[in-house]
Amino acid sequence: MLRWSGKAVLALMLVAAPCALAQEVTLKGITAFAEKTLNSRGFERFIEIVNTEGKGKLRIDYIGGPKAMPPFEVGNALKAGVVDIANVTGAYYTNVFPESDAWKLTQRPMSELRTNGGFDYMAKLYEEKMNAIFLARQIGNTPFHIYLTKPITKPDLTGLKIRITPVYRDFFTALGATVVQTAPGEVYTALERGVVDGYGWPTAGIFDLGWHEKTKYRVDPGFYRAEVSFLMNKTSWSKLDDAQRKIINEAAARIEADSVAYEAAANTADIERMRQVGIETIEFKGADAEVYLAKAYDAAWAGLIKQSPEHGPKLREFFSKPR
Ligand code: 173
Repeated sequence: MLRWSGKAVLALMLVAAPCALAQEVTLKGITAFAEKTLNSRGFERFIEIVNTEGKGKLRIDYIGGPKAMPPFEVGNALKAGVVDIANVTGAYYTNVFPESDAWKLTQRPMSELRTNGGFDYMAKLYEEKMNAIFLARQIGNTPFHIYLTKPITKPDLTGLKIRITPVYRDFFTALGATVVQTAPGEVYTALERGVVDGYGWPTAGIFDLGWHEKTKYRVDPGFYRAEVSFLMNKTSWSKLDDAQRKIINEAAARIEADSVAYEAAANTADIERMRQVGIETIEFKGADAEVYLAKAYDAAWAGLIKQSPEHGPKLREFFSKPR
C-alpha cells in the first residue's frame, strides 16, 4: 500500500493549489461579419483589451468570421455553447430569439436604455430564450439605407428585387419590393449577376466588401439604428470568477462608450467616399421623408408585435421616442 507522509502531502498541496487557481480560461470567440471590417473591428479591439488585461486569467481565442461559420448560424452556436462569445446582430438570429431584431428600433441611446428598464427587459429575454448574457452594443448610432443600381423618384420599390435580412423585410415589402434574403457575403455576386437591384445596409461599410463598384444610388434619409453586439454564452459566463467577469465587463463597457464617436467618424468618412466615387443620393425631403420614416417604424413594430404579442408592445414603450 502506498502511504503518503504528511510532509509529502503538504508539499503536493503547495505545488498543486496555486496552479489550479492560476489556470487561464480560454473562450472561443466568433464574429458574424467579415474579419477586420467595420462591424468586426470593435470586437477585435475588445479581444485585444481582454487578452492584455486578462493575461494569465482569461483569453479569447478569435476563431474569425463567416469563413469559420455562416453568419445566420452564430446565434444557434452561441446558445448551444459551440462558441462562448460572439459579435453579431439581432437580425441574424431571429430563428433563435425573434425579439432580438427589436434593437434596430431603439430611438434612445444605450446609456438611457441601461437605466430606463429597456436593457434589463431585453437582458432577461436573452438569458431565458438564448442562454446568453448581453455584454455590450458596439454599433448603435448608425442608420440603415436602401442602396440601388436603378433610380427611384418616390418611396416606392414596386418592380425591384432587393436583398434583405430580417431588418428590412417588413419595410421593403410595405414599399412594394420583391425581397431576397442573403448573408453579406453573397451581396456582391447578387449585384453583379443582376439577381438584385439593390440592398439594405447601414451608412458605413459598403466599401469593405467592394459593393460600391456595383452601387449607383443611396436613398436618404436613413432609417432605424443598426445594432451589433457582444453576447456571451450564459453557462460559460457562470464558470468565470469575479475577476474574469470584471475584465470582460470593463472592456465591453469601454467599447460601448466609444461607439458613438467611432460610428460618427465612420459614417462621415463613408458618405464622403460615396460622393467621391459617384454614388448619387436620392433624398426624400419634408413630408415625404416623414411619411417614409413613419412607414419604416410602423411596418417593423407591427411585424414585431405580431411575432411577439407578449414582449413587442413592452419593447416599443422602452425603445421608442416619446411622441
Ligand atoms: O446584413 C445586414 O444588412 C444587416 O442586417 C446588418 C445589421 C447590422 C449591421 C450591418 C448589417
